[in-house]
Amino acid sequence: MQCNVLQYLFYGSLIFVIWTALFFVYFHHGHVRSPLKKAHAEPPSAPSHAHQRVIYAAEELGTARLIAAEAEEEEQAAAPGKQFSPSNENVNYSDPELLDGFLKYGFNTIVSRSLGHEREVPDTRDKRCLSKHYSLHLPTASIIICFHNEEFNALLRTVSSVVYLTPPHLLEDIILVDDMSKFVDLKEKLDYYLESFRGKVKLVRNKKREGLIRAKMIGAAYASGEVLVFLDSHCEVNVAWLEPLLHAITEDYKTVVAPVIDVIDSLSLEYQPSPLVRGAFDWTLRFRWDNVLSYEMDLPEGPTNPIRSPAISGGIFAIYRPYFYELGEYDKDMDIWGGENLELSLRVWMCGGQLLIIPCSRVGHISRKHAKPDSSHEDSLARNYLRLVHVWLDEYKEQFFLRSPALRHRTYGNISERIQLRKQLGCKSFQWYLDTVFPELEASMVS
Ligand SMILES: *[C@@H]1O[C@H](CO)[C@@H](O)[C@H](O)[C@H]1NC(C)=O
Ligand SMILES: *[C@@H]1O[C@H](CO)[C@@H](O)[C@H](O)[C@H]1NC(C)=O
Ligand SMILES: [Mn+2]
Repeated sequence: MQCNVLQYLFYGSLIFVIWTALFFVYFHHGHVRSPLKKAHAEPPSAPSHAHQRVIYAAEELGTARLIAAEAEEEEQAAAPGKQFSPSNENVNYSDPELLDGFLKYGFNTIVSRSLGHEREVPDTRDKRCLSKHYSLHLPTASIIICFHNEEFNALLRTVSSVVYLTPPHLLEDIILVDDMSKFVDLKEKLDYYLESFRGKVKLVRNKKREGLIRAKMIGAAYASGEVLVFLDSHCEVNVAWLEPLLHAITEDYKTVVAPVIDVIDSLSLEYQPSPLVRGAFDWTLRFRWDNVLSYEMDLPEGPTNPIRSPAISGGIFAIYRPYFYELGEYDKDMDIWGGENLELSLRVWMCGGQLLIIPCSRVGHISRKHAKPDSSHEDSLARNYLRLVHVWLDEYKEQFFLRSPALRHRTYGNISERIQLRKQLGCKSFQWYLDTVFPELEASMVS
């Protein structure tokens, strides 16, 4: 008797659970556009966690304390005022799944999984952007996305947002470069899911870890679009994101352009608009975002006008493909990542090009929060910075060494090819760059 009751209870709750799950799947996937999602909807993970927005610092983390990604490529892409936001210090990391996700990927993977492979994000453009029209004869683009141990759903959202929000005639291909990821879901499972994009996506797998810088050069070598667009592997592009970038390049092919980088919060994965800013750096060569000079905003088109930017963040920008090669790609002897964005920025400005941020183009980026970078990466950073300092900073390299005296006698490899490149391109002096592009940096010198 008691046994029967238990049995009824058991089957009753089983049926209840199945119905709940079915309802959840139905409502969650009811509005999808993707053939991909319809074909293989994964069971959504515990929805009750999905909007957990809790509480309390992480004592038990010990040495693995989560910190803002100070030295990560993230800082280059995160928006001002957001990148060191303390909000994550209030997260209740005693949920082991949440903690594990942050340690492995730098963001809330519980929410990421519940969002799945695609979603809609709010249009964050200024209303004046809506009345802009772009030529139908824009150049085609190859989108290059390099990844290393990226979270599966975040990577797929990056790809599918590009596929759905880029006019097909402008999208030549998407090149994914797997820089020796270890995670098993990025192997056959990824191959399988990418097939639904019907040949638009090429996946290149590096045979050894190359680092982000060489991985980008590898991706570029596989591209066949007229413009190269580099994206991080945890982005979601916004409405009409590509057209304004391509348009600016057609006005002058020596223009390297970047969108405004909106913030996707690492805890809630909410998509939030960023203010208009320009890329800058200080004498330690750390990238940061700066307020836009008011005279740029006073122009007739105000907040839709391209913004001259002394530097670009590393991850997200577009460049005319022949110009990328004319300009000497990247310094292939730089390792992993870091400094290459400033090296490219100086090279563009000093050798006859310009860097613009295009306010009507918006791309969201997860501002990841990571455990402290390991010391082997600090070695690559130091080396990268030194290579840039010795090639581009002329007599101003002393300003760098005054802030980083420990680097004064470190080795940095052979830079003769890059010095040769600078001569060959007939580049201007760093003094010219300070006078013309970035006088605020000169003003912050110490003597
Ligand atoms: C954090 O979460 C755990 C389990 O999820 C819970 O037991 C604990 O009470 C929470 N801590 C606080 C301070 O809310
Ligand atoms: C540096 O590289 C150049 C060619 O790239 C070579 O000619 C030169 O000998 C190298 N210098 C040293 C010190 O190895
Ligand atoms: Mn990033």
